[in-house]
Amino acid sequence: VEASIPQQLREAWRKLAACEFQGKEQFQREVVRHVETTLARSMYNCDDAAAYAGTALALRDKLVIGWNKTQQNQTLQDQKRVYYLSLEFLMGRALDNAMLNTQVKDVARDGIAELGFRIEDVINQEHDAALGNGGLGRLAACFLDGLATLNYPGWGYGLRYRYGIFKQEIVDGYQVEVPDYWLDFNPWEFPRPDVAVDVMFYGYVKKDTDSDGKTIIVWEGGEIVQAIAYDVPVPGFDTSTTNNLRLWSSKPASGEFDFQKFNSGDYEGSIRDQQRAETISAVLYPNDNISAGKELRLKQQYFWVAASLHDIVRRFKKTHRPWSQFPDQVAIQLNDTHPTLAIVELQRILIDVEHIPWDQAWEIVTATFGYTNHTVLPEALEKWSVPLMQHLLPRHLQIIYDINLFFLQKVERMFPKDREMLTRVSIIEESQPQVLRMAYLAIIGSHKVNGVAELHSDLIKATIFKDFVAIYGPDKFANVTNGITPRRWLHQANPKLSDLIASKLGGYEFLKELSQLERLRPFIDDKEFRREWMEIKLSNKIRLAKYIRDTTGISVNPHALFDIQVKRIHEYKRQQMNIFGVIDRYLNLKAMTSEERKKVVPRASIFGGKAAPGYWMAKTIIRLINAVGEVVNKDKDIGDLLKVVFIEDYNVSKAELIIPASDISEHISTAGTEASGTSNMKFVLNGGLIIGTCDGANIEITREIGDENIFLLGNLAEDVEDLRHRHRYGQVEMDPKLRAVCDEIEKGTFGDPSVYEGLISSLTTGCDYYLVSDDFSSYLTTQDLVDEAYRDKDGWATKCINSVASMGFFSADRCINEYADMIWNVEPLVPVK
Ligand code: BZD
Repeated sequence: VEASIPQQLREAWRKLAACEFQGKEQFQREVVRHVETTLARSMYNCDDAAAYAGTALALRDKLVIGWNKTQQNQTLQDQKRVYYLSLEFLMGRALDNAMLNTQVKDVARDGIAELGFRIEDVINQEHDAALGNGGLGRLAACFLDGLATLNYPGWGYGLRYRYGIFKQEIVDGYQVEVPDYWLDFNPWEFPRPDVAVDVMFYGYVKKDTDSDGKTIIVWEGGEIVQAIAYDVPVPGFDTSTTNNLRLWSSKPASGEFDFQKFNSGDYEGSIRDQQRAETISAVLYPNDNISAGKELRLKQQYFWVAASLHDIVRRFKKTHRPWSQFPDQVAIQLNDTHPTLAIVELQRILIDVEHIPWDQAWEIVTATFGYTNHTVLPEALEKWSVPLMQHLLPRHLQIIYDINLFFLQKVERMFPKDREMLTRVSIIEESQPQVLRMAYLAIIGSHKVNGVAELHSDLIKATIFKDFVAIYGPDKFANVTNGITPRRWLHQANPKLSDLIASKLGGYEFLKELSQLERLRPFIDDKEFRREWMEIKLSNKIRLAKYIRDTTGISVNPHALFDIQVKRIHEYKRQQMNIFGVIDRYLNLKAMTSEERKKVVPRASIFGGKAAPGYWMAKTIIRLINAVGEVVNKDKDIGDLLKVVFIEDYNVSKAELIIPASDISEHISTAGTEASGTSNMKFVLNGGLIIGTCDGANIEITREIGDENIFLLGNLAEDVEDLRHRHRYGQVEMDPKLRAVCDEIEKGTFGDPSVYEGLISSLTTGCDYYLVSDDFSSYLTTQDLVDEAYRDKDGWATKCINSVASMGFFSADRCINEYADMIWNVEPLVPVK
């Protein structure tokens, strides 16, 4: 690589381009400089927000140097890279994470204190980057952290939504959605106006001849939108490696607006095209595990995929390698089916633009892609209408037809007499209108397909993808159990616990090698250690109780058992079972004498989570939780024995506050529905226990920590089909305790019962699809066991510490290494100094 600085001057340059602050004073100087000059403020009007801006910009300057070096190093080393394509990156806040990963937090804390600010207040000024719905988007963020920490050359590609997931307000107990305009001040992104890609939609396809007289296919005449890159640095922990997250923003391809229309007086018309173009990256679809099939969503998907592939191909072409080496240089991971069009787009580039023969091109494509499935829920499996695809991407539809044709020919050769097999596995579903089954396309176009926890990976092989296992053999299907980054989910969220662990293990190595937590075991019987451990839990509970009081006015006793369920509100996650259990507890308390009440373990039931705006049942569940809270929290008979709290606007930064404060958390999905779950891992890593069903990663958590340390309940996945069948034929009697809870709701104890009709009828006439009535009695019994166990404070502490010691497996680093070995075939790079 040619450098513009002459050899003899490079040393001087290098000295000045240091990644670290030379002590506290330099940090302070940089903060003050940014406040005074970048923001044009002074100490007389420097508030927390300005202090945040100054701190973020000072730190960013340092990050950028490491980032530049990493990118240059990756180019020089010229090794295979991995690209993680995800429509969602739920990054949360960046400042605290960047300080911790680059290990300047102590310097910053002291430095900022001397300037008159508390680091916590400064950190709290930051708006969450909430470009995701839930687990899938947060997993992508944890993976970026793991990739950078392990020094893999790995980029994320996503969309730069102007509006992330909506902010949730609770008004009269109901969810109200408020737009999340998060880009007001975002020091963590770098616009790259020079990295612009034209993306075409609509148009027509025609046959033509090239200069050699060969027939070629041309797609033209469509509408062009421009993709502009915005880059976000992703610092690894304790390494100079700083990877890149590239997010695309849409704008009109042809200048600002239509001058002709403007001059002729059509002012509105003149900006219409601009708005149409900008709409593409305007807003994140707020659905988790539901596919709505809207044209704008398909436009988002193609826009992002086309821009990303163009970028990846351009980078590859700079190396002047033959196309056959593309898969040796590039691995692309599809985060669910949302980016499946990337398969078609790469095939299109190879055959239509590069004029590579179909078979050779297809070999390159399939060797490049891997596909991760995150759900078996039928309503979440993406299906795009054929007429819509024909209209929006006519050439891509042709290519999909050809992919399907060659695939079906192969299947026919393998299973000559099985016509039904062809119908079952065809990418095209013969409905009215026809639809494209994107998961099938993703399988056919990838060399590896993986689920995200053992049970889930087994289930996809046995159910939705069964035929494909018969066609490709079992080796194409793999499992990579999800993981979480211990940097954010232990060190950042729970600094006291992280420090205590480090004091016993002799440093923070465990944050990079989480299996070292095993070494905590010898300390389990150390009284002082246990006391400190439980003290930290209490202080985290006090921190959360204070937040709850400040934001809701509800006072919860920090000594109560904190029982937490925070996640998207969804019927399959069964928040409904939890709140019904709370009502049952309330009824029991009401029926007790005051003597009996004295023996009760006080409990705080804490909920949080957003409902998709159009998901009426989920919204009703939120309404019920709030209504129960209103009644219970002011009931003088109950006092501290039961409190019910709904925390508004659950997001990543609130998770960091909530998770370390849990005694028990709930992961109670109907068996076989939650692909993995990742908050279960976060709660256990923070010294909380869990109550859960035999679902997703709960099963592997149990295996790792031992079944004496988890409260399992309910039916197994293998029983679900049968139970549903019995419900459909009216063969299930409702559990009497559940009946009593429903009666109480219908009596109007929690306000107008007509509001909750849907919730109750889902259990009765609705055939109870999520099997609440089948698991309810097991749930209540298990909750009694939780109370019982909590009475024994020492026993409880033992369970918690033992569990944490066994959590090494659930590090995102283990997970990334598995992807790297089994799917991507990429190696880490030696980081630059
Ligand atoms: O992915 C989630 C699963 O439900 C979890 O069990 C799993 O742990 C995580 C990570 O693997 N899936 C999602 O979060 N899915 C979505 O958010 C989503 C969003 C848009 C469209 C479809 C699904």
